[in-house]
Amino acid sequence: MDMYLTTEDFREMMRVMYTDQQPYTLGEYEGIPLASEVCEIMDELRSFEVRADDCWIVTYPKAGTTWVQEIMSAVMHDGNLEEVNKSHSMLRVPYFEQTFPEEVRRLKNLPTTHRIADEMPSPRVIKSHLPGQLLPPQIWTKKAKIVYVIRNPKDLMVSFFHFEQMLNLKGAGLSFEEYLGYRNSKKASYGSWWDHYLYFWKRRHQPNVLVLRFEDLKRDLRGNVEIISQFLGKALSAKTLDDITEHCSFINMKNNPMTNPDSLLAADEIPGRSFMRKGKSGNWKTHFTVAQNESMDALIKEKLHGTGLTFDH
Ligand code: PPS
Repeated sequence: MDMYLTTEDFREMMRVMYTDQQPYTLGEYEGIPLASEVCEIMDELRSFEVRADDCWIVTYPKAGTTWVQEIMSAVMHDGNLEEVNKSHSMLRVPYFEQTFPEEVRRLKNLPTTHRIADEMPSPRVIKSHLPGQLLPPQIWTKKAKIVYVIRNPKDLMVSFFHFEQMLNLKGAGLSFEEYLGYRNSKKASYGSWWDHYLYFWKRRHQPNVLVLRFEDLKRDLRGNVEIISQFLGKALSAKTLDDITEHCSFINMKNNPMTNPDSLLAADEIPGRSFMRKGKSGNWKTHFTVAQNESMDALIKEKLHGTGLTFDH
């Protein structure tokens, strides 16, 4: 696939952004805190030309996006993993609202990511973290397929905390306690996780929406690969489903430079850190104090009460 963005471009932009301490600032669009550069293009993003055969992976960050986008991409390639492995997952699956500060893009004369998506052949798999109400309205009128992933918010906190430290984002430099305060508020980037989750949870029975849970993928990856392929309208053989399952195991995705985001994020230059950190359910138990756990349980109860959305462990 002919892409404007190469691995080297991506790495270089990440280095400029993070290593050279480009300021990361949050703006606000319709009450949702988003990176300032994203706010600037939100009107354009809202009028993005959606195609009926687009497949969207939508999540609150750190809920299992990279994992499920890789499954979706492999499924949409009919399980042709040789083809899949020819380009990096983050280039195959454009991150809809991702943009880089203009001075960084000017380095390479690059368009914003949604303009790259415009040029991609169908069927496209597109990633977004935007809350449902900010996605292009054409998604709903054209009934493009949306896979949405929910993860226990306690594990989400831990995963996001480490990620923001690693890439020197907004939450870097905060203690875990401070981070919980920030990420559990409406001031957090992408807004509150509960509003984000509930938008899709309430629409989970719509035919073009599939809501999955990180914990279920951990319990039964093969079963979820099959659910995803059926939802995307692909009748794949048992062998192909097995191969995709194998391709998407944590260890294989971590070891594969075409699926591990470290190579693009230049995170492999940061000693001891990796995007593919633990890949577990329940890792929060080694991070939360008893008091933090109690207050998180109270928040979950308050925000999700009466919605039918609960978390086991
Ligand atoms: S992002 O930045 O929003 O795209 O992050 P996202 O991909 O949603 O979440 C990253 C976490 O998902 C874990 N991950 C996996 N777990 C299990 N199996 C596979 N194959 C897999 N791929 C990614 C990744 O390790 C992050 O979780 P933590 O808990 O930090 O390890």
